[in-house]
Amino acid sequence: MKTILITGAAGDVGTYLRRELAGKYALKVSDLRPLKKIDRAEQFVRADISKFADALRITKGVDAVVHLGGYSVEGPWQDILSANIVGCYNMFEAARRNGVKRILFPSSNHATGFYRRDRKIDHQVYPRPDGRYGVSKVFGEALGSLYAHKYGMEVFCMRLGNVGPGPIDKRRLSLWLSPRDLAQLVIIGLEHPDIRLEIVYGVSNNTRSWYDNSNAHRLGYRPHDDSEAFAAAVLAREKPGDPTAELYQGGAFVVAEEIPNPAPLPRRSKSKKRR
Ligand code: 15L
Repeated sequence: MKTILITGAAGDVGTYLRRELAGKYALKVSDLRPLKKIDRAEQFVRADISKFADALRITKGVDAVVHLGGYSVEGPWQDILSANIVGCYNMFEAARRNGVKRILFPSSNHATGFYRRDRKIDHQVYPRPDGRYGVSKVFGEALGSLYAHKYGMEVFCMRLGNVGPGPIDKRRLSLWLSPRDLAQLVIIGLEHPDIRLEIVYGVSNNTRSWYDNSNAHRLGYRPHDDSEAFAAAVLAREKPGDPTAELYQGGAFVVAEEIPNPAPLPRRSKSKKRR
């Protein structure tokens, strides 16, 4: 059985994934925070990945890394810098030094959040991050590209939507990812024999998807779930949001601010198709 390191194991995505992968892999799970529940088959290693020595310690002796650790929403630059820029670099470099070839990097829909909702995008579009968090995800993808092409590592970047038992609002109808579809995608990332650098969208088979996920399909991804089953209930409780946020795929992340913004985004009319 392969040993897989999952960083950020205490987070929501980590918790869903551990449940789905239990019994299929030997799981070494790590986080800065203690885990609420540790399965008897899991090995927990506490680590602060912004410290290189910790990253080196936890990547020893594993077959692959699913690097979920880091700051998972828009936030203060110092936090994003240490968790997602320094931490991500430490993980790639530590994996390389320990001879771990394969890394799964959960990028985010916020790497491309400044694409408008009237546009369908594929894995080849130029990134348009919608905040500093989105920038950190583009950085992770770029680092993956460097380590794939320079050091021959195998890097699978998943631009994740929102993982959970169901879509929580209208925006998430377009980017929901069910836990079992997440697991299917991760298993492709871990097992596919021919990965150098791949970028895929981590979304279910949603009728309202903003993504052309043909690259994931090419690699064998056949998602089971479609958010449409929840659409009527979700739309019935939806409240009108910020009109600028509603124009873009990134939603509220697009207008979220951690610093004073001297030049707020222009409120473009919905009819104008500017890309
Ligand atoms: C993300 O990248 C976040 O990690 C997650 O917490 C959600 O906010 C998700 O995007 C989203 O866009 O819904």
